[in-house]
Amino acid sequence: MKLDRETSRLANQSMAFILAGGKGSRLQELTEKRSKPAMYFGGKSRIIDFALSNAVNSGIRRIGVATQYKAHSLIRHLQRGWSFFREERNEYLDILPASQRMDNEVWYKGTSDAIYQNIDILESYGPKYMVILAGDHIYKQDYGLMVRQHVETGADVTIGSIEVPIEEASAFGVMKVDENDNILEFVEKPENPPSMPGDPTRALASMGIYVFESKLLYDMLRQDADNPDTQNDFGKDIIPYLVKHGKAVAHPFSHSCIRSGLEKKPYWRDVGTIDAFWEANIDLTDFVPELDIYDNDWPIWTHQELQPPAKFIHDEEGRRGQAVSSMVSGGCIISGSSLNRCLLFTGVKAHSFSSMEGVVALPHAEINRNAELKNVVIDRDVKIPAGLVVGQDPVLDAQRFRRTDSGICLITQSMINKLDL
Ligand code: ADQ
Ligand code: ADP
Repeated sequence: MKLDRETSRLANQSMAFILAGGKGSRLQELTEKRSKPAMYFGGKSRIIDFALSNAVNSGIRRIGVATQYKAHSLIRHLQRGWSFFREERNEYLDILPASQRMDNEVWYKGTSDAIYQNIDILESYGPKYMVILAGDHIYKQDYGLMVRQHVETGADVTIGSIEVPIEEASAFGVMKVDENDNILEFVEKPENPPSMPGDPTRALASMGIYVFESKLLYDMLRQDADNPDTQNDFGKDIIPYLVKHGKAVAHPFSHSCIRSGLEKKPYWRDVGTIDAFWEANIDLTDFVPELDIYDNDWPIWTHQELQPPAKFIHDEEGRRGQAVSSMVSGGCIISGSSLNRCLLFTGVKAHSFSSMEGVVALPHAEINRNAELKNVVIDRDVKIPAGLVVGQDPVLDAQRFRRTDSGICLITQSMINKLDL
């Protein structure tokens, strides 16, 4: 992807600040040990790799990541996979854990506090623009184009925006804009969200990503910190204030999203529930997936374990180890087992006479002989016992595992340990 000179100049003057402290509790046991941004996605990546890769691919190589909740797995991933920045070129990835940097504070109180508590560090780095990102969405976007719009419109804040179905809009900040994308109204998670002009079925939602000129941002954060009624949140405090008292402009995602030839429409997903997580992963096995992660022009960088190639073998009776419409990562061994529409992360082992359909298996899961699994997510390192059948008896599945209303089962090792087999 070739960036034009002005856009790269602005990206070069920017710092990305990734909010990665969210709990992600709707992912249930999957986020018991790790934060949502550290959750696996797409066979090799973690969710945060998308925001990080977007920043790097956009030419932004100064990055701060604010962490707090169950941050160990996230920090380890960042240290292993994202340590290629070159200090001598003024590039860095700075991990900023909530850590009592200021008096009396243990946690970041909210999204804006996560930046406020680090203002002294950010000021010492001196970036001209701040691109504030959430670490928990799957999408490909050129943030340089968003900064460019911010500068050209002279906005105080520019907010990434996307159209969503009206029935989903209550989960977002929802806005009304004029014909020049100036934001006239902004309501955080409204019960009755306003629809788009002329289309009662859609609403314009905030993606939770913001561009500010750094100085104005610091002033706003200091002012907000002095407000006794603040909830220390961008969506609840800073953005509504600027919509009322300043110039807030929406940046349509479609103007800067990256799409390869395959993708029919802009792709942005919050994989915040087990259903959404399963579906977004399994969708990647489609003949023409909605998200292309094979696009060399916009690579999704990550840390990956050093592993030999995936191996498919006959068992001793000549039964084929085979996978169709599936993605199988390095280090997997499929031995006499058959897979359809599955996504296997690194180092998964599937043994003879087992069959799997619609299975998302996280790293180093092992599926023993004669297991039959349909529409499941298997957590990391889980050993599926021989002969286990999941996906055929909804009542039994719901007793044993976490089964969603749409019939997807999440299987963890502690659920397996409780089975009376
Ligand atoms: P929410 O979806 O509610 O709304 P929020 O919980 O504010 O998102 O989290 C935003 C990001 O900040 C996430 O990446 C999360 O991991 C992180 N985060 C949350 N609390 C944090 C903390 N204390 N410290 C560090 N990081 C933290 C927001 C906006 C809406 C918008 C949606 C889009 O408020 O207006 O529509 O995002 O998803
Ligand atoms: P199954 O239950 O399907 O018989 P096994 O664990 O016995 O599975 O493995 C079957 C075959 O898988 C082995 O004979 C070997 O070819 C291959 N295999 C297993 N482990 C490894 C390994 N670490 N490296 C390479 N191949 C392996």
